[in-house]
Amino acid sequence: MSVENTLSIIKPDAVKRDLTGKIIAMFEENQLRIVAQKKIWLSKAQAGSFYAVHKDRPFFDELCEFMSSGPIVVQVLRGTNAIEKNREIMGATNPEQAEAGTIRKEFALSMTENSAHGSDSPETAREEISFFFSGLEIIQF
Ligand code: IDP
Ligand code: MG
Repeated sequence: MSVENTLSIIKPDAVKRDLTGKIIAMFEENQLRIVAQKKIWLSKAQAGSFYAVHKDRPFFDELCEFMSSGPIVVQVLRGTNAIEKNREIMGATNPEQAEAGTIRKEFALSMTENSAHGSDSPETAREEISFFFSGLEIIQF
């Protein structure tokens, strides 16, 4: 168990429905602290660049359309086992398979519009954090 940073995104479907505060509270209640945060609106090309790993998947175009359909909140969460803990709090990708009390079970609209993103490994956390934030923008303590 080590203290980690992970990238979290509150996706357009959730920002649009004013669920930002409720979702942030779920992280804070689970000992994940926000050490960087901003609200931005990605272009479709920028969304494609963030999700480049999925570029050959059938849902890629729909995913990029959705992720550029409105503002998102990008944030760095820090805490013990933050990467895995964030994914537990989010729940399964498919909201129908997500556990009760998770972000996706409570708030997601569909498999694509599933309210939250979280890095899935230490390597992707590092890459995804540096996609959105410079070192200066991340609280170090
Ligand atoms: P994750 O967000 O749980 O890590 P990934 O497999 O990395 O899931 O997929 C990235 C995002 O692409 C998902 O969060 C979801 O928004 C979308 N997505 C994944 N699989 C599908 C699918 O089968 N149909 C539609 N959208 C999907
Ligand atoms: Mg993923």
